[in-house]
Amino acid sequence: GRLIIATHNRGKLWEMQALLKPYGIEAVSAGELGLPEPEETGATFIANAELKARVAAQAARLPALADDSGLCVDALDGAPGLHSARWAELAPGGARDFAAAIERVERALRETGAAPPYRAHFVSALALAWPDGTTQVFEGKVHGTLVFPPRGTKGFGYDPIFLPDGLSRTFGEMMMDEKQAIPPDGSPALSHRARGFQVFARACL
Ligand code: ITT
Repeated sequence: GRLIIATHNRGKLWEMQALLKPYGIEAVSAGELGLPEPEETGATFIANAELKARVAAQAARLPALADDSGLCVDALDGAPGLHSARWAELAPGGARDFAAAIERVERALRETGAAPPYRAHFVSALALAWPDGTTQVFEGKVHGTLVFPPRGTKGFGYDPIFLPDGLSRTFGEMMMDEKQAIPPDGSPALSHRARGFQVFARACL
């Protein structure tokens, strides 16, 4: 069947397409279809994911899958959290500037006087919406520590400062295949998005 991936973020889109690929689902993005980007007014990751999925499903009259995600830093009381995209101010070309967002996290940690290890987790809330307005939601998390200076140039967003527990490379130093891998034996995937996707796949695919 056909599915809309309700995102305008290219990094997320690539990851979600890779996750859907084994299921043979033809997925087109909200960005490619020129669907509107709704304002994220929800108070939770789940609420924002539902909002984005609903808007896309209704506009395209197809099922839509949305991800709302963010980086939550313990010493910053969970910031940037829901505001993770907004901490990246817009660079001159209009693109989000994640080098600036990463510097802002580092500065905020310095200002609080927190000492390393800086504990943090990524959250991904996934919502599947149907054109009739019904939705299903799923969530994935991954815990780790933040490292400065950033390491690696792969991935997107905050990947270069996030070191997942038990591994020695940041998400920014991993190929997408490794960050998004779904172990064939059913054990937990590595990334928050792949973990949320495992729950979604078990329920829906
Ligand atoms: P859409 O709403 O169009 O999907 P967005 O980038 O605005 O795109 P969010 O509001 O969910 O999406 O913001 C999530 C931000 O959190 C995202 O811009 C990244 O900076 C960060 N983030 C989420 N998942 C991440 C990941 O796997 N690696 C690095 N950063 C991530």
